[in-house]
Amino acid sequence: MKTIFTEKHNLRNAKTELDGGQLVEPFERPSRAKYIINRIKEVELGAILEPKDFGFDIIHKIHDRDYVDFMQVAWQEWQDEGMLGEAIASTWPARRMSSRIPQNIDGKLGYYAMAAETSINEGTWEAAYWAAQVALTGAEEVQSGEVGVFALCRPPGHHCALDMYGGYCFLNNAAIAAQSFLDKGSERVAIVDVDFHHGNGTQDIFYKRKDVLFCSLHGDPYDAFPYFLGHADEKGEGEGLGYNYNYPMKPKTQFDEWRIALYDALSKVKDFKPDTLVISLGVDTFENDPISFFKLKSDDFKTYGADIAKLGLPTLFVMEGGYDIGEIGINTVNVLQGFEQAKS
Ligand code: Q9C
Ligand code: ZN
Repeated sequence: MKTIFTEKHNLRNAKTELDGGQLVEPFERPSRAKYIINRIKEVELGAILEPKDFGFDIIHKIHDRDYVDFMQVAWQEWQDEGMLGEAIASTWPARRMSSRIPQNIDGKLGYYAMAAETSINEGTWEAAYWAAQVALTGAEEVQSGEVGVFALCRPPGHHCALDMYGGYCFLNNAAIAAQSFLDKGSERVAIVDVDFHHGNGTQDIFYKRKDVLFCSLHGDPYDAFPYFLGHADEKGEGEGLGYNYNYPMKPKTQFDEWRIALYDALSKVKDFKPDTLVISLGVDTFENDPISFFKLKSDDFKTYGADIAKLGLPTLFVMEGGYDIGEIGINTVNVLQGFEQAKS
């Protein structure tokens, strides 16, 4: 399997994450990608390719232009305001308040953020831009005939909505890849999100559309981030009704139960008859993940990679979360190897 990767991910290197009332080293850190790429090399998974630069065309089809423009200048504006730390949102348009966009950078951050843990600093935007290009390059590889491709995106994307960042995400790489598939000939694209967290951004982006099926397996939002989306009764809206499926699961969920949800999601995918499949691949479902509560073991990742392969679809894996740095390489590559070994 080919991997798309660039060292430019290192430009995303925030010093702070708001966690339990403290500013700590972010869980979403550069060494995550290093361990994954090292494992890919160790097992000789396949060629490692640099991303091409596809520019903003498809990014602008997925994200609001004012949001994208803001992200490009947010760090500069924060510095111009004389702020001493990294850029962190602290005030939101909460219930019954105005949704007019403030002029002050502190207010704008609150407007465009969905959570406060994600700090913006120098290099954040450039890394996010290149993560999207990694996804677009992966999509192109799949469309030129590769059965399975791995887009090693960092920073991740699935919490990022039309006009909101947060949950370590700044551009929705999986959604951008799906749109690229559609623009270049796919009639229907399915996205299955196996990250521990609900893919609120991806759901939001495609909620009213029937050309993209979205299925997400995740920690129940009553108990887990992002808390305010991801319930089982969110099924899509308008034309998109019946094209969104959520599988919220409780703390300590084991693989056998998780796999039943996966089978259900894969059967929805089969019925949908997509031309291409995007997997939002987070390995924070692992039993030792520091911020999550499912109980998957390393071997389980191989098993479900094979389950996905049995659909027989051209598949792009897009990297999302996973924070047990010591095992992230093994768990991620297990999914990809499971897929490779089972594909027809
Ligand atoms: N400070 C992804 O997996 N909550 N994002 C952090 C610990 C936010 C996860 C709690 C988790 C975001 C892509
Ligand atoms: Zn996650």
